[in-house]
Amino acid sequence: MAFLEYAPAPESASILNLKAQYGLFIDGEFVDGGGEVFDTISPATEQVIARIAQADAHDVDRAVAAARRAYETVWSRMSGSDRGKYLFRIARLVQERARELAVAESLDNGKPIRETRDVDVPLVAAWFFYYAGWADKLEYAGLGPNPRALGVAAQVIPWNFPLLMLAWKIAPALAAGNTVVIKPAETTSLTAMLFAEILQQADLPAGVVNIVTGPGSTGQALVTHDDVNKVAFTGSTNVGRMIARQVAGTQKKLTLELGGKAANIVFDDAPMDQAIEGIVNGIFFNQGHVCCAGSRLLVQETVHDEVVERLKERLSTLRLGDPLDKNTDIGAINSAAQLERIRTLSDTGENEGAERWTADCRIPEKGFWFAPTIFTKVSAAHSIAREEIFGPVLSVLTFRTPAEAIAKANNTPYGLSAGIWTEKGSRMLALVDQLRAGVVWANTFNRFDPSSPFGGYKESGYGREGGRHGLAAYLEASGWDAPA
Ligand code: TAP
Repeated sequence: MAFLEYAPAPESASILNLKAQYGLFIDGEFVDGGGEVFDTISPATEQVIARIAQADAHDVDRAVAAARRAYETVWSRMSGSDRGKYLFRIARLVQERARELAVAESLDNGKPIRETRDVDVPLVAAWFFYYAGWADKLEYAGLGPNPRALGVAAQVIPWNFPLLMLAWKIAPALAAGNTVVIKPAETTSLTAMLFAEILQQADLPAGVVNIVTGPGSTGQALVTHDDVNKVAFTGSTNVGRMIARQVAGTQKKLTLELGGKAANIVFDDAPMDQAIEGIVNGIFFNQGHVCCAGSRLLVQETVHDEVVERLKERLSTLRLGDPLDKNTDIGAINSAAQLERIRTLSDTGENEGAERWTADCRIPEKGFWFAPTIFTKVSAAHSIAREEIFGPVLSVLTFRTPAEAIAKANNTPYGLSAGIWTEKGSRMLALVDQLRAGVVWANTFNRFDPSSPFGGYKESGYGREGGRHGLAAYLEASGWDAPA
């Protein structure tokens, strides 16, 4: 079998016990799909890890019917404290199987094991723990006296944080009393299948969570299904826009988490050692496959040369390679298609006159890789300053005054996140008010916590995930105290 040919690092191999093929997860069981099966591959080696069933429209129908049944007969009748117990159980099982989940995620997605082990999987557990606590306290969420579940939630997620996005979607939906049908991204469905095993271990009632794997057309069949009450989508702005049009005029509620082109703003009084690490983390974490990545570095002119020099030095120490090696900093690009997109946009940057610098690292022969890259002499008109690259590519722009920094930072159709590096607390507070971004970090970047709402302004979407705000997306509430 093809997946047996893959030879992961020895310590990792013993942890995984993958099946050769995974079915859809409907009504508490793994079942065959009506469509083809497709291969899920390791982007680091291009070898097949497992085969996954593809759901057709009939399978989506079955999954929605199972979710509806579970909603009507079990989940909407269960007390909040009992729903909370299931969520706690799921959180504990995620912790028990943490190493296995981390290895599977790194294998299937290409991201470094240090990140899946220390960030993705712990946050998945944290999200379930956090929302478990809300399940019996919904009337205290500030959403009105008697908030009610919406019903069946259709959820579609991307490939950059496969398990974490799944947790961001499923945990608040279940805590609020909804049932779920979720579609993972086609290139990263593997850990959703391991998560389905966890749901079985947790004895979650059949049909409360259903997982339909497949391509974009499966997602489309799901979000346009007549019997869903809520659509939650994370992905590209283009697909989000299309879904918004499809959902408009129906009874479905919609939340969208879309793209970003975040400004990471470094003032001349910034704590420089911390700022360099923050810039690197901001754009090279998860190979830059991060919607809130600090992909536009705005540096105050007086410290531009120092910052760029120090960044180049730091990037030269990063190790690119095997995602399963604990010393790896930069893993594989998730797919050939994404690699092509990063290459095309980077070539455009060069052709438009920006200066390209690439870290000198050995690129493995097999797999999809892109070395950390910095563009200087970038102007606001360049494509690399406007378009989301979703890869390990940093565009550096300069500014002279805080007012210019704010104007440049806001000069984008997106508004998901921003970063500020300065010693002045008053400047941080002033900028937070003026930056059109849903999340603003000060002297840090890419920090996530389940109690913190996350989401965008402008073309980065609407609705919030995380915190009590995240519950609002899954409740019919009278809303007198509803968070925006
Ligand atoms: P998309 O192509 O938009 O895909 C996202 C999900 O939607 C995938 O599961 C995809 O399935 C599915 N899909 C594709 N076409 C669809 C359709 N017509 N109807 C319903 N579902 C459809 O984005 P991506 O390439 O996976 O992810 C990258 C983008 O997502 C970036 O722009 C990034 O900024 C954004 N993103 C945003 C956030 C937040 S929190 N704002 C988080 C992560 C990513 P397939 O995979 O099978 O095509």
